[in-house]
Amino acid sequence: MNPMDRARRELETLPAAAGNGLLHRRALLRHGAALAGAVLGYSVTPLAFAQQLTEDSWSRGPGTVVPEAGLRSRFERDVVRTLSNPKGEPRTQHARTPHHLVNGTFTPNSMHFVISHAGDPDIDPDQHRLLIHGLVKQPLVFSLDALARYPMVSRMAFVECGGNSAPLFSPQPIQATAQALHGLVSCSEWTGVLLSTLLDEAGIDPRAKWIVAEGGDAPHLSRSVPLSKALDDAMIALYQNGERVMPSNGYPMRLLLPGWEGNMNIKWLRRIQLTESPGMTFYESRTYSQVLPNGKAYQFYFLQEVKSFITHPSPGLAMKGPGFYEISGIAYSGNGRIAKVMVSADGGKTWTQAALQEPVHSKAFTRFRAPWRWDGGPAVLQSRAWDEAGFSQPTRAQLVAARGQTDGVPPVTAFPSQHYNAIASWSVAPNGEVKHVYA
Ligand SMILES: Nc1nc2c(c(=O)[nH]1)N[C@H]1C(S)=C(S)[C@@H](COP(=O)(O)O)O[C@H]1N2
Ligand SMILES: [Mo]
Repeated sequence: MNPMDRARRELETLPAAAGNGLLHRRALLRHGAALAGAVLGYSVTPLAFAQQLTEDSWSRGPGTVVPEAGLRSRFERDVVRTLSNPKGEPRTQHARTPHHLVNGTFTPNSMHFVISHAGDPDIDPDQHRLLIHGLVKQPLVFSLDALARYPMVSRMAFVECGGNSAPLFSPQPIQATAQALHGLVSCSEWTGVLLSTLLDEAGIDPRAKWIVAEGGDAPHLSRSVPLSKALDDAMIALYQNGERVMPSNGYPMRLLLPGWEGNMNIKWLRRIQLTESPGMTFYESRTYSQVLPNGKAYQFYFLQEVKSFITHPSPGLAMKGPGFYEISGIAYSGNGRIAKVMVSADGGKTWTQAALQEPVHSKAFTRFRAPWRWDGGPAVLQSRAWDEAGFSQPTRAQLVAARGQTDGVPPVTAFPSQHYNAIASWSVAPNGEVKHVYA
């Protein structure tokens, strides 16, 4: 039997781990080559192979000049963020990460999502200062040069807007890409000075229970953060994936609160005041408080809870015929590490455990993968993540019962839009089309 046929035979006989063709996660390791062989299923004659190696124009002469700062291939120009306010009108600007067009576990800096309530300030790093004052023994002011002399740390961390995935509060599934639905979360390696190091130096007055952090952009976005978080893993981030923090992400410095709601991660950070109680600032008492169906305010919901979604396949990426596919996506939790991700291909009737890409970092993206033998019939793909604290994603029905959805519950000014972390579903049709569904 030739190797291709053997590979195909092997794939066909692999036992299913769950309904609708999901295979055991270890099949990727044990049968990877067989799977690939069976998917691609083409072989080349020696003559065609030789032509392939010599004929292309780019192989015949010198290439172009290497740029000082690298740019993506010109063939990848469609891999861009989508902008909600491309003319920069005086309102919030959103830029969404194209999760269906990137891969791996951290987000390239040019693709990191952005929310800027009044555009990106053009800050001169030599003039920028960070002030720490309030309930401290000794108020301190730091230039960028001064901060650079403190001990630094690097860590992976996701940042997620509390409003990410808000379209899923709509009563009918909105047809859009993973970028449009879930694009307000990204993950980077951040490097900077732990806030605890600076607070130690300033000397914390025992009355201090909160910090109020303020940005240097025109709205001076300010949020109150419990002192315990400030002393735990909060960081003054100076570098993002090895280069200076991007202008849109807070250049020259931002507050990083690993695992906590995006808007508390104050960008263009210029001031930290230690206080006895929260500041009840404009953004935290208005924009980031909302009324629940039971009439109570949903406020100070710091943590981004455990969540996952499938990026490949996903809407906009059509499937090309039955056979082997790898289902892959990202999972993360503000509580710590991802413990487990389960994947279903039959709308949640049966599940199998996905493989997690090592290393699994705390409060960072973890990519999961599950091998799938698609028989060409209708399927509904879902992922459900568990974190090391034991929490898991609710179903959409459970989440909506607690928080409401956008059409119903009065008052109409209080539509839910924050902290959607329920299981998301993609349907696959026999023609290969992938759609967003509620299952
Ligand atoms: N100073 C300031 N900080 C800010 C914002 C802002 O507009 N101004 N936007 C906030 C919001 S709503 C979110 S979700 C995160 C987004 O971080 P990113 O733009 O780096 O992805 O930054 C937060 N920090
Ligand atoms: Mo946000």
